[in-house]
Amino acid sequence: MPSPTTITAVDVLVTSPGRNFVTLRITTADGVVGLGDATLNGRELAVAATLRDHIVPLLLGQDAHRIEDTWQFLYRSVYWRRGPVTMTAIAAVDVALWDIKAKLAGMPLYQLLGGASRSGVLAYAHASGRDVPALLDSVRQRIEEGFRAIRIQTSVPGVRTVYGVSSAPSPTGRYSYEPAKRGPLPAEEDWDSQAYLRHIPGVFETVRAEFGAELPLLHDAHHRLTPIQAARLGTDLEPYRLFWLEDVTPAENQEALRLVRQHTTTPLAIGEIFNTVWDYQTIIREQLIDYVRSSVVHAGGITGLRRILDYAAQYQVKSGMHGPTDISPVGMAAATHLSLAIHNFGIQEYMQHDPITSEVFRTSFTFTDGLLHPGEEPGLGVEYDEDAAERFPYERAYLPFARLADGTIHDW
Ligand code: CS2
Ligand code: MG
Repeated sequence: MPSPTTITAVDVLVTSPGRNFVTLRITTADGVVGLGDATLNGRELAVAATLRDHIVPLLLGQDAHRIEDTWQFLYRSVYWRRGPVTMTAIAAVDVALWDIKAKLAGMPLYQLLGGASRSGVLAYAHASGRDVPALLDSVRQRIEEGFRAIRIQTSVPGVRTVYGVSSAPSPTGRYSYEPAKRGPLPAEEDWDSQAYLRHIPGVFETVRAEFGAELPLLHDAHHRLTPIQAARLGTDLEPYRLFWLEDVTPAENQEALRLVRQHTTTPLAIGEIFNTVWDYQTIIREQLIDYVRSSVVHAGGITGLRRILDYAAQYQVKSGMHGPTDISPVGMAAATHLSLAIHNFGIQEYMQHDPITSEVFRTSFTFTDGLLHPGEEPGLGVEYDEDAAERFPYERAYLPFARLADGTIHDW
């Protein structure tokens, strides 16, 4: 007879309601079900295969209560530790086990993580426009929806397609930018850093003039600048008092941020593509950033991200968890529980999924007056409807890539 908390079934579920998602479902002998998000945008099936072929056999027969031991086992026993595929797979297991533990405790997950440290989680929305009037409309719309912090992305004269800006206005007015395009091959975009650097400060000047000094404004440079260009952008944006400037340089070079930091007081955020605390070693210890962008999903789950955030807290660095649509509703729920509980919470990205996504994922988190709250259901508060999921089979989709005018590949 297995004990009631023995893991008896583990399923890797792939579905595509509007976009691709990978979900891990762990079931115990007593029939308690936990969910984890295993979505890695554009490489979904690599994580699904890692889970299905290598990790599921290790979980069957194990005790679902042993979260830390399972995390350490999966991290250390692989030998080829770290990396996005492995750490996303570990995250999915970790979050599913936290979901089970909280359900067994009869508590919403945030209670197990120490209880609420605040009444709700400040969330920022995306606003974008192909020109400045369209951008201002988009900001107005997000404010009407209740958002109290807004990320600004805009087209750049002379560049055809820019990260964060929809190529056509959405008929519903909903912000619907989705970078991963379905199809056999990735889309090619173009890029010009000088044109971008000339254009962006004026955009922020106009947005500040229209919406006043108090609205928190954010911007994502999406890994495209050299350190000296990033320093210039940070300096030029200082009059507009950004909440943060994100991913100014390619994230793998931590030392690049030393130069940026020497030149500007614009707060910096980085880390959505990082996977472990090791990726943050230099930039946190030297206080080169202000916000950690890692999500629960790509940084080893609640267990992995909490380690990063506890380290960050010693240096007054706060959370700014990644929350685009490629974080599934399971990942968003996990983020909301953790953000409610930790002390060094900063802000939470909330891009909002296509309404069709809710046919598969039923969530209990709420968004009111600019704040997310995870709700009071035991566990994560997410249910997965497998029948609905089967109506949306996986479709290959790639993130785009960028080339400069002379054909050179650039960072996307
Ligand atoms: C982004 C993402 O939300 C963000 O800040 O940089 O949109 C990112 O491009 C995607 O997560 C890539 O999958
Ligand atoms: Mg980003």
